[in-house]
Amino acid sequence: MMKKGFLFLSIGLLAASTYAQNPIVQTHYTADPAPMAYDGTLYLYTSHDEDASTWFVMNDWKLYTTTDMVNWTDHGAVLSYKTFSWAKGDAWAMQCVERDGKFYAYVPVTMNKGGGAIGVAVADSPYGPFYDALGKPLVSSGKGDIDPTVMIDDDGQAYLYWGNPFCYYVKLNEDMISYSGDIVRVPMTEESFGKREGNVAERPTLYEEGPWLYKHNDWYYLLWAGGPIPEHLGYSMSKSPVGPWKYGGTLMPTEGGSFTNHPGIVDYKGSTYLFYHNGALPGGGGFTRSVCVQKAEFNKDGTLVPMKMTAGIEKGLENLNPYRKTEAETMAFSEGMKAGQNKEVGVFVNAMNDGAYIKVKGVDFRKEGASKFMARVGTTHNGGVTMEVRLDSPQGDLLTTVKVPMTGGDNRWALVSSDVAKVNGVHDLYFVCKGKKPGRLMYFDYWMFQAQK
Ligand code: FUB
Repeated sequence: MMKKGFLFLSIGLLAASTYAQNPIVQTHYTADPAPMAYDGTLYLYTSHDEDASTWFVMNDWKLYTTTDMVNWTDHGAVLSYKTFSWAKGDAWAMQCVERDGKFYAYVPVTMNKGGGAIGVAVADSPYGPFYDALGKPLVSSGKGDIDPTVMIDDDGQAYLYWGNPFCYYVKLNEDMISYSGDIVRVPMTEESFGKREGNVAERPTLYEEGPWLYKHNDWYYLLWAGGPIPEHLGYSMSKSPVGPWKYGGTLMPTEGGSFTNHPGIVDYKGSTYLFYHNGALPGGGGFTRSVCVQKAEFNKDGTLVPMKMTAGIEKGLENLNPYRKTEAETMAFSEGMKAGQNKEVGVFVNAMNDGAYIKVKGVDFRKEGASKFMARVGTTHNGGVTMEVRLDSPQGDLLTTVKVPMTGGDNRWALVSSDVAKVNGVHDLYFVCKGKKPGRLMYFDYWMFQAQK
């Protein structure tokens, strides 16, 4: 990944539609997934590849949440390299952890004076706002200070690992914004990280970057992106958070059209989920990546069951209530949609072409069914734009159609409503935008049904 000029071409073979749920974000390019389970919700922080990038053009970190593992809500950019006055760019892989009701985001950035460093931002809520906790880097070893991962052990001791091509760790103090003891360089041995073929001076093992420290039962796991490029995912195990580590093998072989990969793993509602990234979206590749998720399984001896990239999670953990307001940016999948964000409505969704759709999975109309549909929408076109609401596919049974009024800009919105055809039970819901107009067709903020009396 550090070899400049190396470009793994986007093969574009992985059409998004071949994936039922993966990639889980389609309205932006996202990378470097960092999941955090907190208080019943799964928070997913990601880095963000700007559209059409041909290098790592990455300015901010985004947040997505779910409670059902299939419908994800986009909360927009929650942190930027600009939060750190001493940094000039490169918002690469981060991780956020909670301690005593405060949220600590560990981020790699490039310093104004050049060179990488890891900073820490703190917030009172997982949604931010995050503030630079120190006004200077937390660590700067002088070489390869990227990809921080933090884990708080059961005894309260927190560990920060990071690095490419070396892997370092340090013990964080209870305040989570300082550390004690020396920065330790993890010994890169074949026993710990496998053997890399060829003579690569600084990379004698398979370890490349992207460490993720994780504890499950009485094992500590260090997951990492392995080389040579294009990367795969590998892992190491230990009975101690500081090693010695024992190489566990390949967790996920190279595939997916991105020359990097990056693991994040989390226990949530009784299962373990592996997050990673690939280049599977249209226009996707090594600098336009997309985050995916699938279940991880353990063998009896604690080793992880190796896996290939899959279509993702087919069945949600719970159904969605259509009689409560739901944001348009809560979705299981979409095509032709781009996320927007402004001060009037926060995050919203733009339909970029005729037929662009949003899919929401597992919507429970219950026995009584719905009578009315309401949505906040708008367009800059004078007539000819509609939004259809369909069941179970973009061509499925039509529940209702709303005309989208010309509001003149996404700082101006209209609340529209319409009667609904007979419906009950659980369905996947599709919002399909229609109109033979050039450019952005319409924008969509939220929706809700009214239950039958
Ligand atoms: O996203 C930028 C870099 O690419 C990350 O820091 C690495 O882990 C790789 O995913």
